[in-house]
Amino acid sequence: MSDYTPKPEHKFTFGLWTVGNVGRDPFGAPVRDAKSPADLVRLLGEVGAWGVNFHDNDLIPIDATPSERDAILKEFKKALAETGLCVPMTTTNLFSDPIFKDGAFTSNDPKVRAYALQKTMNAIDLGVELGAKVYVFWGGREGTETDAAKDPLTAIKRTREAMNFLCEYVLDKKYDLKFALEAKPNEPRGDIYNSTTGHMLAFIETLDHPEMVGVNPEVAHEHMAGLNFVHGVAQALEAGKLFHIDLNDQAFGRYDQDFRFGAVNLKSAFFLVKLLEDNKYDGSRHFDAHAYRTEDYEGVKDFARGCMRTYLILKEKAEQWNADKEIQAVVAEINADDGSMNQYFGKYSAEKAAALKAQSFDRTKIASRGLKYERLDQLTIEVLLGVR
Ligand code: GLT
Ligand code: MN
Ligand code: MN
Repeated sequence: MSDYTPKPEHKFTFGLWTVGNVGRDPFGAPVRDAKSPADLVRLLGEVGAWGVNFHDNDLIPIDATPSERDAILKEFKKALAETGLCVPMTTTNLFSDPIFKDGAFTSNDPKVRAYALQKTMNAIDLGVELGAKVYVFWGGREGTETDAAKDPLTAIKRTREAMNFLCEYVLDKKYDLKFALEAKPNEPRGDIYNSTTGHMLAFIETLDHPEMVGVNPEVAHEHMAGLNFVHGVAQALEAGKLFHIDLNDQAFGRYDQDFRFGAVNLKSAFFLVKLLEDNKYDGSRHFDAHAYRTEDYEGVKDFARGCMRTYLILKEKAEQWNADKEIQAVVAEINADDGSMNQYFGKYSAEKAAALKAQSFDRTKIASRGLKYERLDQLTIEVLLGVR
């Protein structure tokens, strides 16, 4: 059997808010005592994670005094040094405090928008101080329950203005930092703007510094929207925009479940890992998930270990799939190309267009070919079920 021990080169990360999740939900109180950020780092060190990510207020409470802040930071840095964990990504909490009840960058209140910029600049400084190279923006409150409340065009323009301002801030400070925008269709707002990774990719191209901005797709969020996550991630990868990824799992049509990676849909998790590994994605594999509310901290460790172990097992399965002779024979057959159409592809020319219009196609013959996808899918399932 293979070794599924997580190693630094796997770049497995967790947020303080993930393993630190105390199990509060809209219907019930916390079920686990809160642990300090330093203790959460130690827990992550124990299970073998590579890095830890955080929101400004996961680490420093919003009302901390300067001396409280210094003491927390000192403890946190000590735990990082003890465990060897790094901080690859940080982000801003622009959703918990009541001031953000109607959004941050899209709020109708200019004081809220200005405060959100100020809070983000301070949080960027903190992240950079701890070594972060990626900065995530998840605008959980940037939306509406009623579209009477906000003009959607204004909301887009306000978001653009905020992102442009913050890109300039990073350039001005000469920080080595990229932004990764995370979409979600709804929850906690009735509807959230820029609701999918595809929306985000289009929005990024309208910014002043699109080269500084990519995406942070999350499995659960695209599944909430009923979308194929693998396709969304592929689009981001192909565009050179996959700066970060939030791995977890989610049943379609449910609330944001943030389950352990691979807990629900193994087949789609497999194709995701295969996509990332085949294309040599070299960013963090961040698990934005949390343990079931039934668990104590031993269960939280089971959860964290399970995320990484499942990823590594699926990585091995992807290698097996790529090396399987029968599978590869089907892949070769369905991609067969005798080169006879090459003359019609590639760059347009009037001659090419004319020649293509004159070509005759035997539609019935072409359509009569069976594509063997049933067999290929069954072989895939058998790799996953461990019988090949
Ligand atoms: C929050 C959200 C996540 C985001 C985090 C970053 S916070 O837990 O549900 O999807 O990635 O802001
Ligand atoms: Mn989520
Ligand atoms: Mn997320």
